Amino acid sequence: MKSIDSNWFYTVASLAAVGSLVSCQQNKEPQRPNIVYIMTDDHTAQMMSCYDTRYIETPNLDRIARDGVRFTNSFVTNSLSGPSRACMLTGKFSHKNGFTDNTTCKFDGSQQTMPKLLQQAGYQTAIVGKWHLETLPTGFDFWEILPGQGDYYNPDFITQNNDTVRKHGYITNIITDESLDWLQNKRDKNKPFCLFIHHKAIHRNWMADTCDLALYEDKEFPYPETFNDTYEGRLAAAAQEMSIAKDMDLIYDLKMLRPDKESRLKSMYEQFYGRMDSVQKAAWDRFYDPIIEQFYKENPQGEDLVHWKYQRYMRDYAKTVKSLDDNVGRVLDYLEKEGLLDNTLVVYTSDQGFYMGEHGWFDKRFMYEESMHTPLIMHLPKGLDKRGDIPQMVQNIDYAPTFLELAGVTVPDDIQGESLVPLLRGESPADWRTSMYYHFYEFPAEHMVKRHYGVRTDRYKLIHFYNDIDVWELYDLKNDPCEMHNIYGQEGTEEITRELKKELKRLQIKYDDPILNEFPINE
Ligand code: SGN
Ligand code: CA
Repeated sequence: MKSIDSNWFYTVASLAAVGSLVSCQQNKEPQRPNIVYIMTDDHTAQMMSCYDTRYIETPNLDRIARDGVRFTNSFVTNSLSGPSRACMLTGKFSHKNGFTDNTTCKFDGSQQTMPKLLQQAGYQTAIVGKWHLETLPTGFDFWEILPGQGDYYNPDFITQNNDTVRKHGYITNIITDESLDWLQNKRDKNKPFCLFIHHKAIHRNWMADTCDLALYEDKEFPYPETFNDTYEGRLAAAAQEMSIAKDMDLIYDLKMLRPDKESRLKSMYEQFYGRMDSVQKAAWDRFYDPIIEQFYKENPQGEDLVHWKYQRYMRDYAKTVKSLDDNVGRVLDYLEKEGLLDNTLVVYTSDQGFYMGEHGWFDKRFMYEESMHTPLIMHLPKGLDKRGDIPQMVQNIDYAPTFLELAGVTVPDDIQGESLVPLLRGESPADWRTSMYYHFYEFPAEHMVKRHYGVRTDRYKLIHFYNDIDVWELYDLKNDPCEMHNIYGQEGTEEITRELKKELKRLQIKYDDPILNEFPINE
């Protein structure tokens, strides 16, 4: 598929497919589709009503899914922000793009990236919002990024001339305003565009817009069935520090600030709160003060405290999603009003999934389902006819080749992802991947999730935790979808273990992960 000849055919064929149905005025080249890629931070499918109706309503996201496609098996390759962004930009696994973890890496912006290739092919490229790759962006005609994680209120932005500018307001609105301003006033309207809208929300510590604070306060969120997991037979799961009961901070995460109370992360919360102006603070305090007063008066303990923490976590997260959903609606409305929607691919995804109390957790990192999954819904440009669910296994390394193919750019051989365009056309390629590779590196670090790599098929998952431990885990996702029973080494699993190790080794060789030399797999 990737030899020179077939690449040529592939490109011409895809241009023809996309171009044949788009407006092709005389003497003009076929209009190539625009791309709007919206990536939120830590937004998990459990908190999108197009995936899961248990918790909240997200009407604008549902609109994308309803009119377009919903991927039901969409995954990341390394469940963490910087690594996920680097995979998306390069179409390569972390060991190839060099950005393995948030704490020690700097993205090498001189390497080949999808935005650079789009730019070379005549696209206008832009990114607004969270970048999180330490070095400054390359390959963008316009960029305006948050320093590090950014702030919810009155955030700073690093602008293209390397100034830091503080903008007044709430982050999700501002990122959307800047994005729409680029679309309306700053781009070259004679060229197709690729715009990355990278939200900070709903990253920890889940601070909602003041106008949304009152939402979800009457809702009682039921515990997920694995909330009280005791991690039997799963050493790495037992060793993490991302438990709602033990690790979630009352002041920083749950906003119970009072001068006479201390907590480990209090000063960080004071910094965030301190950025608000007097009007924002007044609205914030009007909402949180009565909750704070009642909390310290009632002083819940034990199970009651855990229950209280869970409700507050879910409510804060849910109301922070509201602004995201509203702002996605603004983008869709703008594209529609400007007559751009018909020829624009709109992608909505997250940098990874997140735990909403499953296994008792918040955060991500693990190769377990909730954090390896990431939501992926798309509004398709004309010429791509698939609608509804796409069940094939896809990964975030697939976005780069997808966008390149849509733009009529030859996908370079060293890109490791697969173009999703055949799936978006409604095809079911017989040779689509039936297994996926995953590798997480950030240890020792916050939340203490151990290093691990593994393979997932539609039925099974095999994981090897390494570094300061040497532990294998095997799950049968059909009989144990919540991954509570590690069956590695159990009688009767010999054959499937052998097959999965063989597959894991094949993927490590295929993707050229040097970890194979450190831990050679003996089948
Ligand atoms: C921060 C958070 C962590 C989170 C990482 C990575 N701590 O360090 O809870 O896991 O970001 O998140 S905080 O105290 O600073 O909020 S990522 O999505 O950017 O990878
Ligand atoms: Ca994230």
